[in-house]
Amino acid sequence: GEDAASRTDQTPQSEAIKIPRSIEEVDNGSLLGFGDDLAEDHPGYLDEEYKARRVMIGNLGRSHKVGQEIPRLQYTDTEIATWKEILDSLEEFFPRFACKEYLDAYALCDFSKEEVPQLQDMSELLQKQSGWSIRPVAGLLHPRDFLNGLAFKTFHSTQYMRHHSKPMYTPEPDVCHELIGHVPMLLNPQYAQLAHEIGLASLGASEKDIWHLTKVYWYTIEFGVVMQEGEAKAFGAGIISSYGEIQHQGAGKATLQKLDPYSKLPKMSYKDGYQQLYMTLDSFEDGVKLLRNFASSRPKSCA
Ligand code: NLE
Ligand code: FE2
Repeated sequence: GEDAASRTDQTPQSEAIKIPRSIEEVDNGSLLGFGDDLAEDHPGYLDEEYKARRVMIGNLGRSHKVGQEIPRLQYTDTEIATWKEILDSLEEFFPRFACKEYLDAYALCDFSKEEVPQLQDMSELLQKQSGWSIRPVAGLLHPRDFLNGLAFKTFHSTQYMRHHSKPMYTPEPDVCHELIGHVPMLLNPQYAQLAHEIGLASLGASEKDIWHLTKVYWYTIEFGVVMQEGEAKAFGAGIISSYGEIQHQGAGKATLQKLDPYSKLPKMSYKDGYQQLYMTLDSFEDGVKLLRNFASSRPKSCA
């Protein structure tokens, strides 16, 4: 399809909004939250060792430059145990609750349980299979930078592990969420295309449109479900990477609503635990078409 550079040329110029021409021009240091500054209610708040490690790993992300290898981390035994516990638990639920595309992509990743996969190796796998790259980041990026990254087929990923005391759910991204939730699906051309379309629409978008696009991203890439044989199956990374949330979604008690990117979307809830509302796609084909039409209508509408 269309590449990021050609879309940039069609986007109305604005003095206030910086439109990156390449991934180098996308800032990976503007954190919106999380990162290594833990809040009082974070399960690692009193764990000095954990906090020091988050700072160390965050600094690796902050000093990374595009084109460099992502530093390899030697994960601790505690971190590896958390990774294994999450994978073991999720594998029980994937066959029932994850969409077909995820099951195939997960098999392709062939994750080890003896060690936490390295972002560099996953980035190389993605580059080979779908042309995407991973760029390390210290925490949750500002939405404009995060979405702009998608336009250049770059996925910003955290590298730290969630706290071992709460493996089944964390409100923040961590390396398990990136590796289990996002990497396999980015090997799927249609999900990758969904993410790319949202990214393209974000180039030069107004502040207001960035927040709307963030919600579109949230209700698809993070918490989307797709109808398969009459059932809502998970593909959103936030469902897939949490063995608490995947059971909650699979139990079918949350509200389902068909995604309409043109309508005003409900407020996202980051911090109140499992989602009470999931947006559905009829199929991936349908979702890609819907978002492509929507995305290509955006630059004009925000002129
Ligand atoms: N709740 C997810 C998990 O526990 O893996 C992370 C969501 C990040 C947006
Ligand atoms: Fe995510």
